[in-house]
Amino acid sequence: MLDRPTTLKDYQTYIDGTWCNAASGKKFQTFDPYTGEPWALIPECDARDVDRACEAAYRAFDTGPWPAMTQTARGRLLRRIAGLIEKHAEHLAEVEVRDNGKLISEMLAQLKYLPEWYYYYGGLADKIHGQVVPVDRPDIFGYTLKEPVGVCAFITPWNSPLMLVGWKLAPALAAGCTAVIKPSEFTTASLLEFIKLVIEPAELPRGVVNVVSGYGAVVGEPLVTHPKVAKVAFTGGTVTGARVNELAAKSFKKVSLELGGKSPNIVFDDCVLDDAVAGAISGIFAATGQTCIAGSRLLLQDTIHEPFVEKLIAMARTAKLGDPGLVETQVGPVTTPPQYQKILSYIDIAKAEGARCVLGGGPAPKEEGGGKYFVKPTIFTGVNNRMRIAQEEVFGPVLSVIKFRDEEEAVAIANDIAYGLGAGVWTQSVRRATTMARRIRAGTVWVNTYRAVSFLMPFGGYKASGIGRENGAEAVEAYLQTKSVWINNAPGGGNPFVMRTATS
Ligand code: TXE
Repeated sequence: MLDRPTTLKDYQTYIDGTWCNAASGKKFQTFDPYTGEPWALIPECDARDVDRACEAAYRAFDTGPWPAMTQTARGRLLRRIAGLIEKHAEHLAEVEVRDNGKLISEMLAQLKYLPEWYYYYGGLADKIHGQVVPVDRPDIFGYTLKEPVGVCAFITPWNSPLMLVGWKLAPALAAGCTAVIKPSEFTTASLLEFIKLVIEPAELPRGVVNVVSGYGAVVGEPLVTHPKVAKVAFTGGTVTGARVNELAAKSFKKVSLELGGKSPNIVFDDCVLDDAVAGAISGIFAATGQTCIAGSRLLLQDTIHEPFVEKLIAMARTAKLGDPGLVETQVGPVTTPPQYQKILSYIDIAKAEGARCVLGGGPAPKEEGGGKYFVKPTIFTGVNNRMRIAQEEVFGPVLSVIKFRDEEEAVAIANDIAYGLGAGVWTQSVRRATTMARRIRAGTVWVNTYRAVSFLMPFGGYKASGIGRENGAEAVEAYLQTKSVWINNAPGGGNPFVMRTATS
């Protein structure tokens, strides 16, 4: 059972190695989505705090102990961070549940897995290096250096706060960058606890990690446009991502974006039916559907449509709604009031479009285990892929079931979408699995599983689902730039008015 003290916890933010209030002196309340009550106060930063944080991060990047540290020492520091997360995983998970209302079982699993990111990139830190290049001139010794890009701005959402910070912070620190993090205004507390319990005791040099808490545009836009920021890594919605991309482009910042999705979960009639039913459930009702990789379009082969839907409804009906702080709860509240309204409005849209609601279809009242921000697990059948309920991201427990005839039609429907984040394929045929994996335009394809992630596996989107990849060895490249060094070992110079090529 989650401890829910009734007195408001009062947080400060963390800039330049110091706990402080916002320049405005203002604070805003953060809410527990389960009780609907405020539980903590968060500093309301603005452009002044952003400026202070970016200047501090730049100083830490440019001078002092951080740039002087060997890559091996940086790796050791990252591993120390990992060990401290292990020590505090339970507390951090509980704070996340208090702030975003996701299940304790889900948040604890994330926090217990999170150290792996810091161990992995800690191990990678001293394997980052350039190359000697055999330049096509005998007197030149040529080589490349891999250098950190500089100050990184991280803008993160409310659904998996510390995990999504980790996907950015661990490779950035391994590369030698410094960071200014703007968490979602709905879920700031776990990041501030992470600073207190992990970053401070790990003894990172002052200014290497900074936090600017506050509202989206007020803090996010000055951060993205700040002249000392070299790189922006953002996870959030497509509309905000487009704005961030546009602002960052004006000053040529490097950008990576992890945006939304409308992922197809495709079930063929040669699947193991019970596995696929469980996979469909985990794709849409886990995390109350508030996940970028939600399998929100269930594509069912027409030959198994009826028995599959029957089993699906039977299993979804048993989902236990309730307090996200209890381990037995399976579906918790929606995290934010705007998100709750958005989900309900999409249910209305689907009904108006003529989709058939076969389960749920509205708020879940207290008598059914729900409460203020609960939505019933909802299934629509008879969905046409051109309907808005099939094309737009709902980010809630709402599933659209779409029929298909054969492989060709499944591919066509799967790819007929602006997004390309994930996809599921359920089949026992190796030929079909590999063909589908090749033909689906998405950053991840799961076969006979769904919603699996790892620090080792690249993650990111095709099309409107984003730019760049997080996780895996290639993620560190997003925080590096290459410098080419030419050393001439020959006397004299040739014609100074002609470019030095192999032939001049
Ligand atoms: O996200 P926003 P919201 C999708 C999902 C959801 C929709 C809106 O469909 O319904 O986005 O959710 C900061 N400049 N995802 O409004 O706005 C904001 O403070 C700079 C998918 O909560 O994208 C927060 O820190 N920053 C997703 C972060 O952007 C700005 C997870 C994300 O918020 C800003 C969340 C601005 N102008 C929502 N405006 C995923 N990919 O997992 C806001 N922000």
